Amino acid sequence: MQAKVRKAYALARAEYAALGVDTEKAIRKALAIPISMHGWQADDVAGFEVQAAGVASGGILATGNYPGRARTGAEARADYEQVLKLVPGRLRLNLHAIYAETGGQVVERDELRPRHFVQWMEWGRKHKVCLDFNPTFFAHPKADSGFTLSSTDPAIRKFWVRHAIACRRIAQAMAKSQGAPCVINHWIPDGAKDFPADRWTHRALLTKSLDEAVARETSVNKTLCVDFVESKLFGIGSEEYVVGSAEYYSSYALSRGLGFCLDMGHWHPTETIHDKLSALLPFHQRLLIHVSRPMRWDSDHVVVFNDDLRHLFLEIQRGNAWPRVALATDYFDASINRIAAYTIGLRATRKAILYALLDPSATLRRLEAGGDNAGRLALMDEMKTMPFGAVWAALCGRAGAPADHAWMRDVQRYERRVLSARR
Ligand code: RNT
Ligand code: ZN
Repeated sequence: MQAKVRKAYALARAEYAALGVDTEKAIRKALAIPISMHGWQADDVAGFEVQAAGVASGGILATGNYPGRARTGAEARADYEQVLKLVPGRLRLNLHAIYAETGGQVVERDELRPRHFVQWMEWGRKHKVCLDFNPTFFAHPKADSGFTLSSTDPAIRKFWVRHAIACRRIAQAMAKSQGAPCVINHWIPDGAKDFPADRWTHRALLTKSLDEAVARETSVNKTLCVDFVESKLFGIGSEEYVVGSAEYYSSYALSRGLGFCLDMGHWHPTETIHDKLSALLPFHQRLLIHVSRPMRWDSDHVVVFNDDLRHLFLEIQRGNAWPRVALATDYFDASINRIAAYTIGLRATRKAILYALLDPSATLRRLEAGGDNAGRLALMDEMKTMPFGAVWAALCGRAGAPADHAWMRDVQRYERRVLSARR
C-alpha cells in the first residue's frame, strides 16, 4: 500500500473506531463476500450458441454498438480475466446456457450436456472462480410465442422442461468441478403484451413445469445445484401480464423450498427492494439479488454506488443476513467500453458492501430506542461524509487491485491492444 493511502486510512480508521466501527473487520468481510459477475455484459446477451434459425430477443435488449463485443467463449474469458484484475474481492462467474461451446455444431437446448461447458469449468478452476448458471429460456424459436415453461403447447412446454433439467445437471457438474455449490437461476420471459383472457392456465402450467423440472426432479443433488426462481413485473412484449410475477414466485419458492430471486429492476418504477428483505427472509431460506440499475424502467444500466445499493446492503447488514443472501450483478450496456462497464458496476457493488459493513448499527439502534430520531437522522447523514474513500482505498490496496482513478488506464490499454482488433 502506498504511504499516502496508509496515512489517510489510519486517520479514517480512528474516526470510525470512535463510532464503534472496526474498519479492519469490515475490510476483511467485504473482500470475502462473493459477487457473482454476470457473463453477459461482455457479449450483449448474445451468447455463443450455433443456432439453426434466426431468433427474437425475448424482451432482453442491449442497446448501443460500442466496438469490442466478445464473440466467442475465448474472447469473453479474456475479458473476464481483465476484469478480475481490476475488481477487489471474491468474484464468481454467472453463465447462461447460450454460452455452450459445441465446436461449431448445432446442439438443441434440451440436448446440452456438461461436456459443452468443460472449457468454462477448466477456466473457473484455473482462476479460482466458482461458476453459477442460468438456463436460457429466451432468444429461441420455441420462445417466439412469448411462452416457454407456461406454454399451452405441450411440445413446447416439454422442450423447456427438458432444457431446465439439462441445465440443472450442468450446474451440478459445475459444482462438482469447483468443489462448491453452483447457484442456478430460472428466469422465463413468459407473459402477454395485452390483457389476456386467461391468466390462470399459464400459472398452473408453470407450476406443473417447475414441479417436473425442479421441485420433484430427483436426479440432481439440491445441495450442489441450488435453485432460484426470478420474478419480473413486465418486459418488452409482456407489458400487461408476466406469468412469473413476484407474488407467484415468492409463493412458489416458499412452498417448494427453493430460493427466490429479486432483480432490482423488476418492480414498479419508484419501488425499491431494501424494505422487502425483512419481510421475506423470516420465511424464505435464501434470496438471490440481481444487482442492477433501472432507469425509469427495467433498463439494466451499469450499476453505480447509489442510494438504492446502499440501502439494500445496509438492510442485509442490519439484519445479519449476509449468509442467506447471494449477490449477482445483472446489467448490460453496449454503448460504452464493456470492461469499464463491468469494472464500474462490480467495484460499486463491492463499495456498497463495504459501506454497509461500516454502518454504526449499534449506535443507530440505541438512538432509536431512546426516542432520539433527530440524532438517528443526523448520524445517518453524517456517515455519508465520513472518510469512506480512505477505507475503500485501503481495501483495494489490500486486494492488490488498482485504486480509483488508476484502473481506467488499464481498460484503455486493453481496448487498444485487444478490443479494437475485434471488428
Ligand atoms: C431478465 C432477467 C434475467 C436476465 C439474465 C440475462 O429480465 O433480469 O435475470 O437479465 O438472465
Ligand atoms: Zn435479473
